[in-house]
Amino acid sequence: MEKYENIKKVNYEGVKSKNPFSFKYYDADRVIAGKTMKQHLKFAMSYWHTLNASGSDMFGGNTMDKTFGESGMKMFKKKADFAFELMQKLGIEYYCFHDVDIAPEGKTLEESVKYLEEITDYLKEKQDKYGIKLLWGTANMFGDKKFMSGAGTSCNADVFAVAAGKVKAAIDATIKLGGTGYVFWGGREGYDTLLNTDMGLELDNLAKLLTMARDYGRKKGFKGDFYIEPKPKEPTKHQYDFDVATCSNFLRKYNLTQDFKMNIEANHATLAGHTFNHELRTARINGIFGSIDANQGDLLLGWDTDQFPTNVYETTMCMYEVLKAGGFTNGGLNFDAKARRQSNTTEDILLSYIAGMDAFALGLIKAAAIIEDGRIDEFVKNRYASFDSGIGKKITSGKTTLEELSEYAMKLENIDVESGRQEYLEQILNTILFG
Ligand code: XLS
Ligand code: CA
Ligand code: CA
Repeated sequence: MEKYENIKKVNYEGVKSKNPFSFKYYDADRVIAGKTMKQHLKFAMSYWHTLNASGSDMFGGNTMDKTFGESGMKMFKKKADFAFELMQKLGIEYYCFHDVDIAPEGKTLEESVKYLEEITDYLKEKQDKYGIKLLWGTANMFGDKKFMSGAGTSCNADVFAVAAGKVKAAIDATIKLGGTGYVFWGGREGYDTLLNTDMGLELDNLAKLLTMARDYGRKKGFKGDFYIEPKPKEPTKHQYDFDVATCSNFLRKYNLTQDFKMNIEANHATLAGHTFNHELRTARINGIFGSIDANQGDLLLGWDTDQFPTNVYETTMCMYEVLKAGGFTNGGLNFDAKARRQSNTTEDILLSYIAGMDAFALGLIKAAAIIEDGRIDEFVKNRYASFDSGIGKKITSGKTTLEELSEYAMKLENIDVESGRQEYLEQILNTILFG
């Protein structure tokens, strides 16, 4: 990677600008629906993709060099130097990491924890200097060989203990850096065949790990949110945190709904056969909307491509849900996204973030416009108008019985159900997006 000295500050220049290193829509201090864009969007940089992912795939090696000509702790400090310069140049105020993204891994947990302590001192200084904050931290419990059968769901108790130790250290690091979230993405928490799996025990154990993490975090004064990040498959065939509805059921079963919310990733939603919108709505109506991993997949490929989000239909409907949920509290928009293997220069990293930030800025503008326009919300309200009075009101307020409804229904004939008017609504959306 080139030296960060060569990177210039990226400013808002508007849609007419042809300067690739400028924002066309993201105008940080512009007020939309009562808050600045910066307050609404709470952009975060993902450490793993930005500082570590180097373009390798199953068929070939790296296309980018992110070692900064160093190794060990020196390299990680150089990565931090670059990360903070990059965030400042882009006007990104938050970041997210796994333990192993920011520091070398030791041979033992003890050694790893020492490295983590050293690097978090360094990161803390940088945060103060640049005014940048930690959105959330997490522990990588899927990369190392010992996690081949999971971490909290491993068949091996020693692996479970190491996982617990890693979670403790990553929570300590998150608290030390003032993070407002702690994520559990169930890396290999799932199975490939039920022939070798005790599903009940694995789920009970996973809940024990999350419960201990919650208890430890709260004891240490962590006031932020714990998150589960749903994903249906990859790396295992069946991941236990399949989607928001599955996770919601898990949280209820194990009494964790008070402390855990969802970190929803767009690409994971589509892998689950849902729209991003569906996952966000499911979280919202269950009171567990928390944070977002902003990216997109490729529907023709069908795996977790973690692309930078540029689809404005998607970002618009995402921001519509965020606005309806009352905005972010502890969460934000983390770009869990990487530049393509062929986009392999430092400039591409900047251009990718600019594209993603602009797509979300435009999505915010359009989502606010949909709400301001009111036709779609009004349509939905009217569609259910039969529940506002009479028998409908009795149903929603729980003041009727099967007998009463049966009696009422006996006399009904020729019921006209309201048209769904999908095409009309999609046309409204188009006029708001492109009009
Ligand atoms: C992988 C996940 C992962 C989590 C954090 O698919 O998206 O990167 O966000 O562990
Ligand atoms: Ca993610
Ligand atoms: Ca992903």
